[in-house]
Amino acid sequence: MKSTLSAVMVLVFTGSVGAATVTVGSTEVQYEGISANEAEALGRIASAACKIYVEGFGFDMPKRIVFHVKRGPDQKLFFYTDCVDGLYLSHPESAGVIGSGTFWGICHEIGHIAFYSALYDMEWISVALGEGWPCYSACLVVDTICDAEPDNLWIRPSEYRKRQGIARIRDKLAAADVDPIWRSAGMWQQLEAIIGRKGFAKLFAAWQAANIDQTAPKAKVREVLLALFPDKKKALAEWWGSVSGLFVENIAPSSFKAAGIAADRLTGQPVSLFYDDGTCEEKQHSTAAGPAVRFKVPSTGEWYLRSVNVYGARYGSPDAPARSFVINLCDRDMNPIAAWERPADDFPIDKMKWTKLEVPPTRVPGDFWVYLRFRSTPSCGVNFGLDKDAKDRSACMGLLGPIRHSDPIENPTDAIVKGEWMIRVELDYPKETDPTGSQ
Ligand SMILES: [Ca+2]
Ligand SMILES: [Zn+2]
Repeated sequence: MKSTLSAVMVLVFTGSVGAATVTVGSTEVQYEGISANEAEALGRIASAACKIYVEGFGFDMPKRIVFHVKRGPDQKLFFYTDCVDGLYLSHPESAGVIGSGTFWGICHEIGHIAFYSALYDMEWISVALGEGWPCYSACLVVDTICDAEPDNLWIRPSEYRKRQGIARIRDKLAAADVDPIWRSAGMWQQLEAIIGRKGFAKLFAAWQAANIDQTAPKAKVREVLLALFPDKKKALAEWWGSVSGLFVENIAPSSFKAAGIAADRLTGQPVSLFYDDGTCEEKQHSTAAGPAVRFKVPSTGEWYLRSVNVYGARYGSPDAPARSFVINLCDRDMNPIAAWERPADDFPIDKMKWTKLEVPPTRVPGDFWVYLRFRSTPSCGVNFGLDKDAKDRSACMGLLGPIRHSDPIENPTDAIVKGEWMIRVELDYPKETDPTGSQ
């Protein structure tokens, strides 16, 4: 087989049978339940896709991608990315992992990484926009890989083109009932005709730099787009007119209003709420979305959030300025009640440990989310702990606004996060009340 990428096999036995690692180009595949050849093939596609996002689109991609693959009888099909440099694929045993769907899936997930490398303050981005772009880009990347590396694939290129290439967008748009995500993919394809393939990285970076107000984003998003390509104003204004309704999410604040209280009016003996067992089995990092945990107050009465405890550590050079992160307090529908911006330096360097992040005492509703949104990059950011022994019930990757993910409490089997984030909260109550007693 002719290959532009050399594979370095490193078998690392990590205790569980069959767990191994193979590095192909810029991708390290950590796999379980698939063959070394399959792992290598997955790594080859991921590396080829990364290269196209750099050379074809002009994105600043991670130097190394870590691709976690697990296949087995107990695995449910899901594929997600931390949007920094990690891909997570779990696959049921009944189907082969090497197929056109996985090929497209890799190009799609790496498309998310490309997108969020440029635009990471993205709560205003609708699902249609955020998913539509990597749907569009993945189709293009599939076709480009078919052209550039026809010998590097695991089935015939013609199969891919037909099912997963740019022709797929046309087919999806021809359907009687077009899915909004594919409608969005078609709109991104139209934009490519106006600003060119390398215009996207510039546009996303300009949107990021514009500090868009998440509660009223529309006018600014349009203004930045038109100012960036002044000679294309007319075409862009027309294009934006046709897409803005689909692309922008308005984040409405929670109807539960943020209310504070003087700390000395509280008992000073807060109650800790947590689900994890105290031991961390896996660390992760993220950008754009982030780890969220849903809590319920111990009893009726007035409860105030005092601190958020996170098991984590800062990674990257101590001298490199890591981006700040946000602690969000949200109601049960993930609508924001309060948010606090914090420096990444709140976390210790390298060694994972519990870090207590105190917040101004803030009233919580009976059922609430704490959601940490990091802005980590491949070279600098915060790792947070996952307790994999815990049952799925309260953790997810969060996003502000109407639940855009499956609620892990209502639908525990749909939970993407397999375990509990190691995030705890402390709540306190006013001295004159006794919500823990019989009221
Ligand atoms: Ca554990
Ligand atoms: Zn996606």
